[in-house]
Amino acid sequence: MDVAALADGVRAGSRAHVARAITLVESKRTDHRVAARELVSELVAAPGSTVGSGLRVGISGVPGAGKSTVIDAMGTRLVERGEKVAVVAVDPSSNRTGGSVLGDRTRMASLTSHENAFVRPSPSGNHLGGVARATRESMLVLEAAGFGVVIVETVGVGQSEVAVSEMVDTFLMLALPRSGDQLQGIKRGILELADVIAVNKADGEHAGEARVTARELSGAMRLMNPSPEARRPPVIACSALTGDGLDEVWQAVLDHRTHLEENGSLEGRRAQQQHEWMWAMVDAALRDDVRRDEAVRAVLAEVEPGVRDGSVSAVDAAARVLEAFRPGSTLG
Ligand SMILES: Nc1nc2c(ncn2[C@@H]2O[C@H](COP(=O)(O)OP(=O)(O)OP(=O)(O)O)[C@@H](O)[C@H]2O)c(=O)[nH]1
Ligand SMILES: [Mg+2]
Repeated sequence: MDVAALADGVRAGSRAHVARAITLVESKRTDHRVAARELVSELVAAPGSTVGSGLRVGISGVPGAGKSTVIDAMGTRLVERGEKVAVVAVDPSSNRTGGSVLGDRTRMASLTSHENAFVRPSPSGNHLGGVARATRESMLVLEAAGFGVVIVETVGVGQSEVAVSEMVDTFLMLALPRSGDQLQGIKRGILELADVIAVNKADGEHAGEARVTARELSGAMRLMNPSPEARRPPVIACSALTGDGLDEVWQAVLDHRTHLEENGSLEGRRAQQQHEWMWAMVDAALRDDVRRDEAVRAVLAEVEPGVRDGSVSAVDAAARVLEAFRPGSTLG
């Protein structure tokens, strides 16, 4: 594998090289992992590297909220203004059906066919950590290739949203016009991650409802964060179908970025993300080591059934697993 040539191709913006580089960072093969690490280091450290100079935007929302349609419509506006836009995804369940991989490309038909856009379906795998790692490294490849906007779509279910919020500057949450229930089951934890909220499908018979929902969500954000100096995420009604409100949503994303730059928190946010990412990788590697260890496996075969049926306590089992992995070590 000629990593230097691959890096040159990526920096030159060659689509074939970008695609090959992403396939490399998605691979789980040990020799590929080594080459991928070399590639990413080379791209990040190169003089004049464009890695980190772009806008990193995450987008979430319940299944069917219109994430892909919004990205397609908003992204198309951006590429038509000359921006280079890349779309990646974190969907640790996509391997279950294989359907959403195909679905994402067809749902982003307009953007996919544009020369200034690059749409990459979620890497396969049902392990969130592995999928998130591949997506993070893909983002770096895309930034090195000159994509000034990288959008990460996530499935609207808990953990993957947290993972995406840890790799982007601005987190855009899509809500739907309300149908009764308070906050339509949007979890408070997810609302707390949001930097911008858009109520999508504000068209046709739902237009009025969408405006009511936007007002209610605004109110909810004020209640959650009553401090007068707090920055509360703007809530904007939009329609991916008609395009109404999409420019306002994008402007809110840009405003958030300006806010981060002006108060100096962009660098802090990214520094913290890097630090957490480092520990996430160390944790994951150690966990894999423990689980692969021969002595540990022997102990696990003995104690796991007992832990499940209650005849062995979790703490005793954990102590024995640790002892098998590293004799003399004690539970923290
Ligand atoms: N009326 C209306 N329909 C929309 C709008 N945006 C998306 N839709 C429709 O809603 C459905 C779901 O849209 P997607 O963009 O696939 O939603 P998603 O959030 O990406 O869904 P998953 O990726 O499956 O979680 C599709 O049938 C879209 O055509 C909108 O602004 N107005
Ligand atoms: Mg989608």
